[in-house]
Amino acid sequence: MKTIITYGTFDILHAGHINLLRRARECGDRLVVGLSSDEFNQCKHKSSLLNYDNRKAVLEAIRFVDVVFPEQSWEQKADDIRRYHADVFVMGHDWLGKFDFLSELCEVKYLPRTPEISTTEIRQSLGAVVHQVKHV
Ligand code: C2G
Repeated sequence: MKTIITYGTFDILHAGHINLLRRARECGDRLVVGLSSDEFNQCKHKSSLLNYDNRKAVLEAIRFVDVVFPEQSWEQKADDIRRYHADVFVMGHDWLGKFDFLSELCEVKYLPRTPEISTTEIRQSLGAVVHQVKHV
């Protein structure tokens, strides 16, 4: 059983997230996902539209995902890799090199991001629609 581990906020789940999760899952037999808590998102200077429980419910419904656990700090990854016996740590290319230090514990892979889609862009388009509606 080859276990893959990845992390993220996964707010307003979109095709970019799905592509990352599918390709991560294809690297092994089981995918465990560290989902950023609402408090940890503040440490990342991010606020998500959907709270942790909502994002968790959506992620657990994705067939590529086997386990979802809370990500509450930057420092927990080494312990998580040991706890889940992870063989491969996967992140999108926007994190290139940031987690190379984990290669002492398991294989570290950075996968290309899906271009032209992001939660930030979706939120901006939603904001524009709301603005238009308000000013009709
Ligand atoms: N992603 C992608 N293509 C996109 C958007 C996102 O491949 N168009 C990938 C990111 O590279 C990341 C994953 O989807 O690997 C989740 O992205 P975010 O929810 O934005 O996660 P982030 O806030 O970067 O959190 O400790 C690590 C952090 O928790 C990562």
